Amino acid sequence: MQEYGQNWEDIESALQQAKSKDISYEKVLSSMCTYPHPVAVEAHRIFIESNMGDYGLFMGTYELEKSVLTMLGDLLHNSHPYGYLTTGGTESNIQAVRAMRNACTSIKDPNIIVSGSAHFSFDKIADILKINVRKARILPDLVVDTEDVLSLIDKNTVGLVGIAGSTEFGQVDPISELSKIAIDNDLPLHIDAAFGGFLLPFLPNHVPFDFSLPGVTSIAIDPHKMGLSTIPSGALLFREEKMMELLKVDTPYLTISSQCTLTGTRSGASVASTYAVMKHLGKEGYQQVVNKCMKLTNLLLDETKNIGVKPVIDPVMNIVALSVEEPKKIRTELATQFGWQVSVTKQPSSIRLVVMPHMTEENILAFVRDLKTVIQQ
Ligand code: 0PR
Repeated sequence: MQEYGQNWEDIESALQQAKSKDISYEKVLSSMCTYPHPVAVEAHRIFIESNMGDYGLFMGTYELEKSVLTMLGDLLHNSHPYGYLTTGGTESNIQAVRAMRNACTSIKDPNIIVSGSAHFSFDKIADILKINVRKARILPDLVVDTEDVLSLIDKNTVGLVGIAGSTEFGQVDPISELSKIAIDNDLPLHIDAAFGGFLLPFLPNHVPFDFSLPGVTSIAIDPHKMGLSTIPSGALLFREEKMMELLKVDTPYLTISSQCTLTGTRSGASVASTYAVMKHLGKEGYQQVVNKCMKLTNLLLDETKNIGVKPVIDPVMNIVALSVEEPKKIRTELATQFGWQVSVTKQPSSIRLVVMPHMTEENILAFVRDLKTVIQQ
């Protein structure tokens, strides 16, 4: 750090220079994040100093958080959810599994059974919480094999996890079946809907994945993905207060006597931005966002079919995995020749495209033209 402070103009120019090296979202097909809604940005700005880690000082923000939880509960069929706004899916998943583990302190070598399509946050969970994360087999349509889930349950199992919108393929596990297994085996069931939570409720004829299923005990849903809020905005919802209380830690010198959250200091700006965008869009607004993404997804599918490229599965949501030869090479060529950012999947190997709200029809058509060029080279 230099000895004396710089003036704003110099700092701003350094910031602009750094910003010019960042990729803007227009050609990004690899991200689950997007431009936050302007209303979210403005709310974030207004509440920039708010700290939910000591919400006794910020009771107004605390009330906004309660409203957000009520709105999320309504979206996920729970009129009285317990929970809080997290930094994202990783924190929500850590906390859900921590609660499962804390509910069974007598089990010395606990395990959880997760869908084989689970996000890598569950590898972090295994490491941090010292819990065995057993990954259940995935069927050819990339949903978890519930027979395998059943066979992996033993006396040390403390919970189950299903995915409603897998990171790589956007697939949804058979959550109703997992719900039955959870009830039959008296186990909690956490649903990772970090991506799918703001999308599935707006798809016609979607399968049930939320608190409408009696076995579901907690859900992760991320406003900073399809919710169009600012980063960091995640949410963790519990069906029962007693599950959330398993996370309680005494905080003697704060304005509040205990915390169930993972972080101490916590952004009230994220709370305000999520509140603002959810109020501003309403269900109708999110419906339009999802309609747009799905329309562009279908356009992408039609256009890629025209150039002889097929999807790995029929997409359930706005994530398309395309079977191509040498996906890694295609990814590199798309980036170096045309500036497109796509990602690759492991098993099955493919290029993966997330059609977020920043995509346009024009850009989808341009992408497919460039993909054709790269494939024919
Ligand atoms: N659960 C699911 C199903 C997810 O897809 C993700 C993230 C998480 C949990 C973890 O969420 P946080 O990253 O908010 O903790 N999925 C994306 C991924 O890891 C996140 C992402 C977003 C990646 C933007 C790249 C990117 O540009 O692939």
